[in-house]
Amino acid sequence: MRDLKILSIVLAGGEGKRLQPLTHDRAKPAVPFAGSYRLIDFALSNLVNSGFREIVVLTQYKSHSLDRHISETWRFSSLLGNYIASVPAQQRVGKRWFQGSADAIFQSLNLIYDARPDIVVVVGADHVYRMDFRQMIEAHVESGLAATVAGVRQPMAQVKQFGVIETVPGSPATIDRFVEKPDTTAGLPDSPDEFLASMGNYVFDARALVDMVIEDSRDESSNHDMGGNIIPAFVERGQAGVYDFAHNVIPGGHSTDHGYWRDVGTIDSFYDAHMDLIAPVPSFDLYNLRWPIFTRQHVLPPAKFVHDVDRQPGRAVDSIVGAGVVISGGYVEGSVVSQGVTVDSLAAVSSSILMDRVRIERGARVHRAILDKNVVVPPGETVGLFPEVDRRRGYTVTDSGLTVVPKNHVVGDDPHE
Ligand code: ADQ
Repeated sequence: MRDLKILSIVLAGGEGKRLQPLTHDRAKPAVPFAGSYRLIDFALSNLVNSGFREIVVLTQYKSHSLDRHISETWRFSSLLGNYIASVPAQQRVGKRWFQGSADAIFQSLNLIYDARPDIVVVVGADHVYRMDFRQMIEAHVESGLAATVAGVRQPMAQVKQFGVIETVPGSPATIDRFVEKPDTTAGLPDSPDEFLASMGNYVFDARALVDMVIEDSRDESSNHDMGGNIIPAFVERGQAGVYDFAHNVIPGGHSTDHGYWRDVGTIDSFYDAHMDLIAPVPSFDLYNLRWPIFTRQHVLPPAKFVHDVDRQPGRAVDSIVGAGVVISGGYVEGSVVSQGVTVDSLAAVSSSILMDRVRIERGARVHRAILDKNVVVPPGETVGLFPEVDRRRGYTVTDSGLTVVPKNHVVGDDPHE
């Protein structure tokens, strides 16, 4: 591994339809997470902490806020040939945008030709986890196979959302069959209620990836998708192996962190991943500075908790609270409170996610709700307490009863205005 030249490609063009309205005007990898991050910060931090310094981010859908985040946050000194480059859809072939994720790589082949890597690491941009990719590359090189897919156990109920990896009996490192988002699959021999899911992270011998992507581009029946087409093609040739994420070891952190990986593709899973962070012993430890998750910190004053004029205390418990927050005479519990939020007298917020600069005004109540940036809950208003009312107001309410209020909205106003 010592002398290998590694290029990392981050697939960041996904639309994130199931995260609407949070992806209404931003790409899924740019969706804010945990008070001060964007989803893409997890993949990029993992690559950087793995020691990789040549990284391209392929963007496409509503990429303005993503591009801005990358250019403002993720900058290396170019002195040693280091770079993180955000590359919009190239339109290299005719006038079309990227089709599937393999087409995104095909249209960006010039980046691989320029970098001349031995190994290409391809990762998704919308998962919460820590991973040392060096360990995966070592396993890849040792296997002698052309492609390696990272796999993680998932409950059978989620089989339709993932690529399913089946290994050759007796040879658990080689993939026997790979099916993208099937309706059903057989359970694992030692755990019938689980299957091995693809994490959407891959390691390739550079030459093999280039050849496969070119071949795929000529196949008119292909969807040009990494999970749907490229990986199954490697599997068909007996050239794909699996790397079990359970073997990946990260320094520091809580023991509960080990093997933590969340796909946050739906509102419910996005919410659950936030709730994982605020438990007293969280299952994902943001405070592990031996494998830091990097992001951009705005220049903001510290958070402040004060009594109001009537001596009501401002408090937050079992919560994470960002810089610039002011909680004055209000009460917050079990919530994620992002930068610049204000919570006024007699207001109560519970089990909720408040994004940047949300304002919870006097006496307002918020429960099991996700409030996107700049949302205002006016005095005495409620949101999230009565899902039926929220639905009638036009808000997204999930089957589990979570309400999502879109960016810049004032609760109580018509959301379609
Ligand atoms: P999905 O996430 O459903 O499944 P996809 O929609 O292709 O697959 O997204 C994968 C990544 O590629 C995301 O980060 C997305 O933003 C990005 N992406 C998608 N289309 C792109 C394009 N045209 N240009 C650039 N980037 C693009 C994938 C795998 C499954 C696996 C799950 C794990 O296909 O096999 O189980 O990830 O979550």
